[in-house]
Amino acid sequence: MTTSLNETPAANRPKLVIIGRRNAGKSSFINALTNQKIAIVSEVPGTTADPVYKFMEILPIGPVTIIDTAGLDDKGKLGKLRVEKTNDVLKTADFVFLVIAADTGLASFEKKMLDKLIAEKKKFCVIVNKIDLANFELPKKYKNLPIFYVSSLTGAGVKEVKDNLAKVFKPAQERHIIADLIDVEDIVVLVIPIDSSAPKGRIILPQVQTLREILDKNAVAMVAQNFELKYTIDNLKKKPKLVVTDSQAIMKVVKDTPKDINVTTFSILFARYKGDLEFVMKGLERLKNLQDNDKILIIEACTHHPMPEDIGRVKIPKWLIDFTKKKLNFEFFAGKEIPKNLGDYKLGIHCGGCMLTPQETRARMDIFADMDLPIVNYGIIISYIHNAFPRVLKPFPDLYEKYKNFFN
Ligand SMILES: Nc1nc2c(ncn2[C@@H]2O[C@H](COP(=O)(O)OP(=O)(O)OP(=O)(O)O)[C@@H](O)[C@H]2O)c(=O)[nH]1
Ligand SMILES: [Mg+2]
Repeated sequence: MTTSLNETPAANRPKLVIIGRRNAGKSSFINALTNQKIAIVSEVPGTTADPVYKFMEILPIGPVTIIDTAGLDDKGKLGKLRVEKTNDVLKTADFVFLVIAADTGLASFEKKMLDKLIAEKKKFCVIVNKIDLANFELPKKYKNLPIFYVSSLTGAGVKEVKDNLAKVFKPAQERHIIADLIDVEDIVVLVIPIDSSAPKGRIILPQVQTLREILDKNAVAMVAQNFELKYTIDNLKKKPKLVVTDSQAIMKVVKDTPKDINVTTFSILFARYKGDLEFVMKGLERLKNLQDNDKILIIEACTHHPMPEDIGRVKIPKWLIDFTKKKLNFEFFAGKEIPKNLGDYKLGIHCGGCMLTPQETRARMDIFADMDLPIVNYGIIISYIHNAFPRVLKPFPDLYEKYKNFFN
């Protein structure tokens, strides 16, 4: 899945996931909803093997990603793998369409799915498909659920789904990266080092998103590299409200920013935005009791070519060994699905996950929580190792009070 520069980044688009048993008409429904032939349809059960992603604009919700999946009743060895994949996608869903075919109706499989969605408090609606073939009504027990009757073949009822989707799917309450920390006309200094790890000719997505929120707030952003920070602050007539830095420059930034000006990092802003800041901060506790030969898993959400001074593969392992004075073993994993056998590891260190939606991030964190494996992220461990905590929490008074003694 690629995003052009003009599109809303995938990390900002709610994910709407279509599930149901094989042949229920999931792929037909996504095609009807988007008015495009994006997923293959056939009478052979098990046609869709891998999730199919489609960007779409649904007014007034805005841009979303719609995902077609393999049937959840698939069998056999490959079928089981497909079901696993569908379940993984389901965990990251912001909204679910459960497709039930009117002619096969509500068997125990569908009841189980419904009860699971209700128990997990997922936002979802029921799509009864193939109404051209049979009449069908949901049992009374489910009467209060949002339900749409459609034929993906004739197109009947599909418009109602589009027109009413915004009513049943209200995107999560608005989260802020920085907007709630600043006021109109405040000055924010962003520290963005341009070194060999910076992408050519541009700045990275979290920096762009932060800039955009500052502008939306009618505040002012100044952007400087780490060695120009002191010069920048010295030349401002007004004290900046906040300095936000790339975590890798935290040492210099903490040193060069006067004590009465708040400092934080992009990592902290984004962990807070995605809802996992406290969880990854608690992971830092594990650093106090690492032992020789402990295994540490470094996880990146995207695959990229490791660079000579790679942050995940080189710098963090080196800093961590220096910091703990222990012989530690590092293993690396990059990709969409996190390995499920995490029992061997003492600590996970995750990248910033700038391409992950908040729900995707939480689904990943749940895996670690389920395994009782402490997890931190790149930026947070870098700030911790370089003694920038609790200062970097100062802009968030509640968190600062709660955690100020945790870092002694
Ligand atoms: N009559 C009728 N047939 C439909 C309707 N929707 C889908 N079908 C047919 O049902 C069959 C299965 O449709 P798909 O869209 O491939 O179903 P799916 O749920 O994606 O199936 P898998 O990918 O195999 O899990 C195809 O032969 C479709 O033409 C409908 O509303 N009415
Ligand atoms: Mg399909």
